[in-house]
Amino acid sequence: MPTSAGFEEMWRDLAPVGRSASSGGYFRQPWATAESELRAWFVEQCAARGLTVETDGVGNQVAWWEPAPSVQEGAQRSSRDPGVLTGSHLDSVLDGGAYDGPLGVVSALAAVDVLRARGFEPSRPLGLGVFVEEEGSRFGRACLGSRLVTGATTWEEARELRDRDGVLLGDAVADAGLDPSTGLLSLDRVGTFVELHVEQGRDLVDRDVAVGLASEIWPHGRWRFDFTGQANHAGTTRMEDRHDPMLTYAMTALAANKQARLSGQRATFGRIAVEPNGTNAVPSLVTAWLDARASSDDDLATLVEAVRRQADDRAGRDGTSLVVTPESVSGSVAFDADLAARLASLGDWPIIPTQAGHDAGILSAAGIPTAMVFVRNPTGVSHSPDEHAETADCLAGVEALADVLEELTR
Ligand code: HGY
Ligand code: MN
Ligand code: MN
Repeated sequence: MPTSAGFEEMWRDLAPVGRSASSGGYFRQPWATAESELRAWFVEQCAARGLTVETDGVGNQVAWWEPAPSVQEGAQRSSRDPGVLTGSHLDSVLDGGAYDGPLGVVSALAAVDVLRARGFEPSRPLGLGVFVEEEGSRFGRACLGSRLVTGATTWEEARELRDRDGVLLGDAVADAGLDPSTGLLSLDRVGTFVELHVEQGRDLVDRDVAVGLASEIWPHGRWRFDFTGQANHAGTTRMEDRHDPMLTYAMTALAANKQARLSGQRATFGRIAVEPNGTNAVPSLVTAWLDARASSDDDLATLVEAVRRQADDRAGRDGTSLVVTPESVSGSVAFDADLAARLASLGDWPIIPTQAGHDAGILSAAGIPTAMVFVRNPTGVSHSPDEHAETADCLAGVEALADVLEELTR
């Protein structure tokens, strides 16, 4: 099947799954209906290509295109030679875009079609993979599926995580019909990992190019700020008598924004929970999550400490108290520079940094030589229903991924 027809057909398959009728954004939270539907779709697509999917105990998936023995021998390879894995994730943030994640999975399937249409046979195993809960949108730990597979997070720790409704991860996984005791994906066969992803920024569009490779991922993380105050009447309590955690939070959000802007880093409070969340009462508790990202590990530590210190100072003035808890922290990732240069030379593609986290960062941090292929995002907008990539650029990404996979498995 020609690339465009195959790609566009797969893209049409996914379009309605987990899509909000009101915003047009996607709610594909892990171990829930929409994402389970997408994982079943991936099994069908692989089967249609003669590939059998292994699904591990938490829902991570991989299907291997095994080399023909004659091709393996011809290339003086053995069945023990490491393979190449490509793929991404199918889950989304809340009200997310269509491309963040699924583009890498659909492009992996379409790249297999392209390689077969070229008459190419890999001499190494070529794997297609899907990692679960990359966004950490339900249980708060980013790249949870790939962290479990690399051991960066243990199941004993992960299964105690709770979602916003208090559901334990262990129960959510069981309710999705999965059994963690059956084990996790093994990366023993993975010599190289390649993830194609829509760019979440404007570097490629500003360079007027459709494809790029990644040089690094900025260190980043999520910190939970619990501001505790004193519940009281909104009318009868004089302003000077209040211990209002909403005020401490508000001043902290302003301080974080200023701190990041002045230092060229990133700080976002995008999620907040207020108790008791009443209209005519000073709240007792405000919980807010800081997403902070910086160009180095030291800068990230400095940024978070500066925000925490200012929050503490403000709490002292408001008569409130503050507890800060790190929930999901990812150190800086420098992708294998030689691999990036070798692959970039295939298409004279630029090599650019990203401030977005990816499963590729987790596998790279685990010591697996890893590369990312970026596809132009015309507006740079992501984690939004407005996230978009032109079909022509997506097809250019598929061809680029096919070139990369051919180079790595010839
Ligand atoms: O949040 C991130 O950086 C990524 O998109 N999961
Ligand atoms: Mn994302
Ligand atoms: Mn992503």
